[in-house]
Amino acid sequence: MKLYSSPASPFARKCRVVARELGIELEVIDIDPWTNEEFRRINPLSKIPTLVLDDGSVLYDSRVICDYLNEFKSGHFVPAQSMWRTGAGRWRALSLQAIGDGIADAALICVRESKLSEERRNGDNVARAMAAIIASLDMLERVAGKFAEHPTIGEVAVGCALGYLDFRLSHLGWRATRPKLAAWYEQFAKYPSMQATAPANLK
Ligand SMILES: N[C@@H](CCC(=O)N[C@@H](CS)C(=O)NCC(=O)O)C(=O)O
Repeated sequence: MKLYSSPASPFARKCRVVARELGIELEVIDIDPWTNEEFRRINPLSKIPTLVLDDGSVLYDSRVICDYLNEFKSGHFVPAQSMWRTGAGRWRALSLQAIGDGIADAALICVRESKLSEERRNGDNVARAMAAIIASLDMLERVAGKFAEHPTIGEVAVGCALGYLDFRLSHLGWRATRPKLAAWYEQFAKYPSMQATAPANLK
């Protein structure tokens, strides 16, 4: 299987973490979806991550790809519906994933806007994205004590989003008022799969 990826992408990182945890070997191909027009032939949206299976079929979007990888190895990252009542259930995991992905989406908006000249920058977009990040982090601080002991796709998405904040928006200092989330992330970031996929050495 080939994963079109980029070293800093929090979405591609989710797939790489899940694949490593499940012992799935991926051929990772780094591309820049903003400049590689050829890539649109593989994914018309020109977004990474994109997974190409050995039979040539293509899967788009980190949620679909992680779901596929999880099923491929009968993993525990996307719990079955019947586990809902345990509190480590499917809807909790998928909603947590939505929050993690939402933080990453909002952070990408802030990063993209920050690269624009002042005349082209849309302050309202940045303010709205920042409000989503702050409110989501505050919400995560309230639930961090209930994160699953064995990470689901929800915890993976949150971990990858926090890693992206550290990498691109470190001035936010998100840990200062969120000690429970910070303590959880400190442990989660030590997973070998997180260490192996950290964007820390990039510019
Ligand atoms: N919902 C998508 C988001 C993927 C995404 O936004 N990827 C970014 C890179 S981190 C991208 O490919 N951007 C190119 C573009 O928006 O044209 C997912 O979970 O895979």
